[in-house]
Amino acid sequence: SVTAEEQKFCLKEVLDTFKLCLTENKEVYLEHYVAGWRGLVKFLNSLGSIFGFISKDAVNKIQILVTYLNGENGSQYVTVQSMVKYELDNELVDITRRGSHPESGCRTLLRLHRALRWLELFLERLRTSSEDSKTSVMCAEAYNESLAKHHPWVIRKAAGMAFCVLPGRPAFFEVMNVSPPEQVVPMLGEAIPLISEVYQVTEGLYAQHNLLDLP
Ligand code: 1PZ
Repeated sequence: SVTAEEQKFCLKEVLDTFKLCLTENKEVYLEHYVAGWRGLVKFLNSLGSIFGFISKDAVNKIQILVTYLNGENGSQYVTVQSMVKYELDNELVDITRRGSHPESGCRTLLRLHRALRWLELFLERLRTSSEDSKTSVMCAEAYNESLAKHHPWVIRKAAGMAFCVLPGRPAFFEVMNVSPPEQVVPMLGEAIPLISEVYQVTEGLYAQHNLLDLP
């Protein structure tokens, strides 16, 4: 069984995972990418069950990717670059509308990729925020600048309601489990450029192959 300790989020751990994401020639390791998301889901879960509908979707997408990674063609899924090449070469991606490959690695990762942009924007706001800034506002602003344009009204509405019950900045920093807590801001300063680089590399790859609007 999984103990409470193993479930506990720690920002350092996620930071370390994103550090491992890029190969020497700037490819993205899928294994570490999904591990990073696992860590983030842990964090989300420790914020309360109201975020369950969000973490459920993230977990579902992580699971799809892990299944490819551990499947018989796992060696094609080592990096996001090799995944894209493999799935495109073998016509395993629905390009214009959903069809026979509704759960391709490419379209699944694209959803997480878009969410990574939200994360980057949100963490940057958190990093530069003052003591009395509202996490709900920072979260909503980051969402509106990124993920919102990809979500239908009903999801935007649900997300907006979830943001309203986010804990305040001090409690939020506490859940990040960094000690001493004064380390949160410098640690964010270290994490954000890493996350940003992984995002940019993936964005460039998807743009190059015209995959940014996969259904
Ligand atoms: C700290 C507060 C957390 C706020 C998280 C902000 C993101 C809100 C996202 C709301 C997602 C709602 C549930 C499902 C949405 C899906 O429809 C979409 C599209 O997938 P498709 O339907 O095409 O298969 N899924 C996504 O956009 C992926 C969302 C992943 C969100 C992961 C958030 C992780 C938060 C980490 C917290 C540090």
